[in-house]
Amino acid sequence: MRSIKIALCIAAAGAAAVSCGGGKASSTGGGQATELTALMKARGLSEADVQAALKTYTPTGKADEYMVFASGGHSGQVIVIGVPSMRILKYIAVFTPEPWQGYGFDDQTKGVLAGGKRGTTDLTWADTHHPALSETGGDYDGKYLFIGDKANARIAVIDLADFATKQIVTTELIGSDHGAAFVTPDTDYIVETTQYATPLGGGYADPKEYKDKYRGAAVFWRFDRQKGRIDKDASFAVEFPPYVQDLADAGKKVSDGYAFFNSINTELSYGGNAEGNPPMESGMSQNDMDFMHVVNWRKAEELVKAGKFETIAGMKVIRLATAAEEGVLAFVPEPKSPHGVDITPDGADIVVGGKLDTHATVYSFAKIKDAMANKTYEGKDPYGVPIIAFKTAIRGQVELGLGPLHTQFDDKGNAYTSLFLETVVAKWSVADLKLLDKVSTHYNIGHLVSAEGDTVSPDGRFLIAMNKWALDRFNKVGPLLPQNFQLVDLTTPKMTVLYDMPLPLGEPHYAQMIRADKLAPIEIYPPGEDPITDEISPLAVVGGKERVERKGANEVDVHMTAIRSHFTPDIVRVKLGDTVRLHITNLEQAYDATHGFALNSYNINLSLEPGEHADVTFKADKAGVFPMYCTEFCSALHLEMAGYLVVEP
Ligand code: RUQ
Ligand code: CUA
Repeated sequence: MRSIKIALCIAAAGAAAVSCGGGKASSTGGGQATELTALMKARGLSEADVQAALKTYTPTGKADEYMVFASGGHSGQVIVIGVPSMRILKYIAVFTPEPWQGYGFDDQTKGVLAGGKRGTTDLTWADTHHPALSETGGDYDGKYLFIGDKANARIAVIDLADFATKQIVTTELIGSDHGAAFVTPDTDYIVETTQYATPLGGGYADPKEYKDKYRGAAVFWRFDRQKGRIDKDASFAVEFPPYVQDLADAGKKVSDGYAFFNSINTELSYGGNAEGNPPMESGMSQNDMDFMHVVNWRKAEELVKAGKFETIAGMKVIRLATAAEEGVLAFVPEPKSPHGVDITPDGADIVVGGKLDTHATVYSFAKIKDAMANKTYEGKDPYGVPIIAFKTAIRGQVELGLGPLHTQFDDKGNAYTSLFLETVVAKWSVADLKLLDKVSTHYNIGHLVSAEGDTVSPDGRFLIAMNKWALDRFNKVGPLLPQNFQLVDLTTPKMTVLYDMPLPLGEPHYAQMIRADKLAPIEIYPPGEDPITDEISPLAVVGGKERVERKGANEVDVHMTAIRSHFTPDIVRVKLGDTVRLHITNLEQAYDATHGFALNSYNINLSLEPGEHADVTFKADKAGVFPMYCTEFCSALHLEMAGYLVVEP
């Protein structure tokens, strides 16, 4: 109990309620300690539990020190979580319509979703994998967040001024991604790499033509910081063989200008287990070695400027032969079903896991760079890409345990690698390649994230193990279980698990953890702002100028305002068959004074945050009277914030 009392001393500093000298407890202090003991006993808590509680408990009114942006997996969203409390702070709608935020309901956000359209089908979900915070000089700058959709090869841009999705881009060049999103150290480019190869630009080729007709690619999406948007025209891609590229990471500091991609299919297996071929999972695991792809993207940029590209599906593509000849692309062997590729904070080493390995392999960037400069190659792959010998490129290997995947770093020269099969986090020293500690996770850890753990200056402190299985961790909720985020303390000599947080919304893969004081979100929009253009909308409505305008035979523009606690106009009269364009400005300038706008039967719900302007267009194809009302409890007279859409037959 002694250390608990000491902890209480710290927690109750100033209250002078507890004896802190190690001598006899004062009468009040003794009383509290007894109460605490009784409470621990009643709840079955150990001393370690209480210590964990003291490290994570965040009292009412107190904010968290770190914020985590976790992929929302299948939900197509991003989940914002406070650390150490592990409280969920927001779901950011990204690839999936989300009614509370009015996302995918107003014309503005419908336009954002349409940016990611492939062909004619509306995509209403995503398999979000890897979020990436924008960086300046290799460090998080707190301005933007990007995330990739594996299923549909899309990248989204989220502005952290208002935590809202501003842009979605896709290219028909590729058919899926996985190495996405990863940023170069100054966010010049957002990297998106193919997972499953398809013919470049889409189109048909029989899987039997896999070797010749199927390809991967790394897309370098140019980010225009001034505009806060991806510039599609200034983006380019580098063609890859169909090796099933996997994770990606951009070099930093000494390795700035390069990007690294692991891959898993030198066998060129393409399935066909009912056609006499091995199934993919064994077909792709035959060879001992696959290839890490090393791309000199600065050189690639120059080639594009020099016109050495072909345009495929609107994307400038450096073809494989050009990339190989010009020294843009080289391969380095990677052992045993590689997964994960993570650059050390100083940019000097590249760490690659192996799903069927017991080691993490640590490559030296300096050795790779030398080999590329001097053309010290051991041969070429069937596509003519030069190969650097494994022995030439590695600095060493570190024996960690079963199934190393992903690696994060701290401020003390340590690395933390997730071991999927062994279901632990392994801590090891980057300098000596020595295993230092392990902590069990429950169960089957995939990615992990430490505080600013993939930047040039990681903080250490906290780590979250992102576990795939939850089994006996929580109350039972049927056969589909949540994922389990386990908060791990990195400040103690041995790593300790502090907290289990269920995450019941898809399988998040990766996350980013940033110091909360690096973020400076706005509180309100300037009056009439369109959050997607970041400008005052030309259609913004000011108080007193509300009106209904009929244009031509069957088009109606409704210029409406919202303010506590009414819409003006609150009766909108249109005719059956009219195309109705609602232009609504929230006139509020008070923090958190959000109004919703719901319209019965027309599948419309908007969120109008203070100052925000939104437009929504629909066809009045049902005659009748349709209640419209505010869906945010904004005032005492919120229920009265309502009206009617009258559609005359
Ligand atoms: S990859 S753990 Cu995107 Cu490892 Cu999922
Ligand atoms: Cu506005 Cu409720």
